Amino acid sequence: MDIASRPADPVTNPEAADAATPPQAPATIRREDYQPPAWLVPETALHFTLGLDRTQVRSALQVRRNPAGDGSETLRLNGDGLVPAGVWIDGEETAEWTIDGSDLLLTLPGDAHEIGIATDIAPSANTQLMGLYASNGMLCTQCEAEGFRRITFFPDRPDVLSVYSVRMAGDKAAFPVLLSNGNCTASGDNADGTHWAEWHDPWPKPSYLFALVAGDLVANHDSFTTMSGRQVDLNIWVRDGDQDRTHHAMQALKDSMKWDEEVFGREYDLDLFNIVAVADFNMGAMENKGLNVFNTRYILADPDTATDMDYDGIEGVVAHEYFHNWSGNRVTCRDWFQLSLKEGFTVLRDQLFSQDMGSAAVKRIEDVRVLRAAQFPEDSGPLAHPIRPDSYQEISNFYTATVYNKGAEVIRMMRTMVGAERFRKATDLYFDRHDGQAATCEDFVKAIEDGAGADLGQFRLWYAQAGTPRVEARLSHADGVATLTLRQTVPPTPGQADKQAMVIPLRLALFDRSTGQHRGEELVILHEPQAEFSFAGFATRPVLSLNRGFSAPVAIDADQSNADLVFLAAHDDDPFARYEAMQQLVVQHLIALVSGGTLCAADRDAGREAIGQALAAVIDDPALDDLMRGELMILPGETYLGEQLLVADPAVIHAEREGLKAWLGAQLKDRLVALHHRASSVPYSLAAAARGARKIKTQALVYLAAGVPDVAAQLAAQQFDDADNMTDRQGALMVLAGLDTPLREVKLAAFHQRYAGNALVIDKWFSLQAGSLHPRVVDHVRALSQHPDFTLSNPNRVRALYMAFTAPHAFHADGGVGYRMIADLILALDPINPQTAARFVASLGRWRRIEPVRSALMRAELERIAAAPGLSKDTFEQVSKSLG
Ligand code: 0A1
Ligand code: ZN
Repeated sequence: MDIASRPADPVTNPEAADAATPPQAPATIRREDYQPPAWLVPETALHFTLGLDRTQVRSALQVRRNPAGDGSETLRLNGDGLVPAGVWIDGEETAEWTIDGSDLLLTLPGDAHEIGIATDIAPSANTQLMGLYASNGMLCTQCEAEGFRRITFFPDRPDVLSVYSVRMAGDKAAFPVLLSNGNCTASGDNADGTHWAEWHDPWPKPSYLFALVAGDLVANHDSFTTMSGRQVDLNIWVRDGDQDRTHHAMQALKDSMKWDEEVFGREYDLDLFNIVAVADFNMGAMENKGLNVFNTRYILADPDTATDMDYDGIEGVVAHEYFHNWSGNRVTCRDWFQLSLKEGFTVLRDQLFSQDMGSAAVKRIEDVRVLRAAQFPEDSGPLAHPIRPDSYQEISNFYTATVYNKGAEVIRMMRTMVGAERFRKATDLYFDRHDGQAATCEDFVKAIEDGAGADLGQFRLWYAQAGTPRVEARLSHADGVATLTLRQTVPPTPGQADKQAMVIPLRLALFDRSTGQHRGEELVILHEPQAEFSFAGFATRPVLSLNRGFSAPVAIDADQSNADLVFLAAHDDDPFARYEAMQQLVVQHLIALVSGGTLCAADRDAGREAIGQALAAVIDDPALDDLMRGELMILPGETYLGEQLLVADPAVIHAEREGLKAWLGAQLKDRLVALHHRASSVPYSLAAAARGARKIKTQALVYLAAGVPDVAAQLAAQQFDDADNMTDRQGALMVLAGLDTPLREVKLAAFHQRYAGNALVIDKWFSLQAGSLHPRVVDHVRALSQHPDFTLSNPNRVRALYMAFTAPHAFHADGGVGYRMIADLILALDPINPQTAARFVASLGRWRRIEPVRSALMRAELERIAAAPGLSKDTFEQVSKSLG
């Protein structure tokens, strides 16, 4: 047995639990080792005596021996940093317990017992924001994945479902509102200024869905009548003064409830649905049963403080958490390896919802852009893992773009192959079959197979194999027949050297160049390493449009000529394919330039001309709506460009991309100024046309800033001064923040002054500077880290400053100063909030794909982190895998 998997010795000294800091090489948990729980907990009663500095917790667990378990007499109750203040078995206090690592072990003679446990916790000292913690004077919980064990000892695993009753008591002035899951069954006042409330949730749930909130909050109240005519009370709880910024979230909630009934046949199952917004939160939001807890940034919006993107984010996240009520809560996960069962499916559901609420085409493009920017690099780096991982050290590290976004793409492929109607039949079967259960990804695939009548045997490889498949496509033409040859390879990833061929569904069309038409879309399914598909009846060589709608999450190498790409960018009737042709045109051009190749000045000019013509056509095309025009104007990002190369030089990529942007900005100056002018006359509203106008306005500025900075600075300053909404104001400030103009300081200061005290907007102020194109970003970030508004204790603020900074340009500054700053951040943040600290490791983990000088500097910073004593499990796992 190696040290990594050796369990700690059991101890009986309670102090040992407190001292149990994570070992330097944490144990690896493996999917294949899953065992059903030895004991079940059908009912749980919790009693809280609330205080910010000290909260007392008393639990009563009805435990039953699991007939499907191993028959063990030992009940293992997980704890994390807890010391039992008292333990009772069937009402009798006992000293017959031991501590194993951080867990509490009890030996039980019978098949059914009541276990009582008292613990004391310190919410104000909880900087990790896991378990029960304090935020701005309120108390709230975060239990997914393993936070419940920081509140009380419990079998803290998702396959132990329990019915919860909660009683809480606390100071009425400090905590006038007391909330938990389910329904409030009783409440009252005490003579000493405290009050109490009892809550009961009738739906059995795993501990990760438990929630409690106590604070001085006000609600936006509304209601929704379900498809069977039940009225549900809806509340969004915020701090006093923020009520008027909750209307968009409330509308999104009601829209989601209706949409889930209509599209998936899912009705809400309690009479109350509460949402609470908190300022200190590690992630976006949490789907606790009947009591969702949200990061304020996904609730609060009004035109003066939130951008159009913020509005979309709120709609999507509110929907996501609501949809979890079925995909996650009613059917939950057997173990954390199955995380994509609830997350991949729920992301797909929220994506489809947002497609239906706004522009489906634009939403699809945005989702693919996110996948390529966040998931593709993950899948090709040292942290690559399948959507159903095989092992982990710290589960918090697996809330990834792979599990979420690739997970959604995998389920979307099943839907594409069986069709929307059969997919709906299959999801009905899934929900019927597994309601009330803790299920597996295999259960999901089997239900889709059975419900849709499909064979998904080989398709299951998508759950097991990591890495983005690469499909090479070559089209030949002879004797009136077009032949498409497809070859797939799946790259090796850590622990998976050899891969099998995947099932890859590709929607395609073949265009007649002279008519600009195609004769219908086809779906081809590639099962083999290589296959040929023939299409008769083409007098001339058609133009290939492949992976339309991004039907498979793969990288395509279609080796298309500029002429074909310009044709598709102008004519393709699939909006994604049109976007893709524009992207590809730029990717091919820039990659040829940066890979140090054979391009001469004439080639560079020809490439720029083709891109310039295509962009001019996009700007001029009267048939395009502005939202789509805005999408087509976005250049491929530097990370995505770097992904195309085995080893990238970020400085060269940045310079060439900026060079192209500058050329386009100068070349198309008059068109872009006219576009900005036209869009500026559209009054503010949330309608698609007005949102589109705002999008192209800032896009125009982005090109002008590169090509004709003086013109851009004036236009941006004007846009900033005239703005009656945050989208315009932020867009203008983003452009100014990247320019060397006196207007930069003036407008940044005006923005800060106007929004002083508004945390979400001040986050934007940090981000805009940290992610700007300004040559002295590193100095700016260093200064901002000392700004009185900066704090390591708020994850939104940390991400605002440092995530924006890890965008390629400044992060990769000569000499490695950017790498050092991020490593310093990780080391400083790790003891405070390890979950958030660990999320920064991936940026350094790309070192193998970066040119040698920078690569060595990145690696050295990872080694410096690895050598630090007392690292958290979270950071240890990410750093050791990144070096491995
Ligand atoms: N289940 C949530 C994500 C989530 C995961 C862990 C958290 O811990 C800090 C918080 C939220 C979702 O998918 O929205
Ligand atoms: Zn989720």
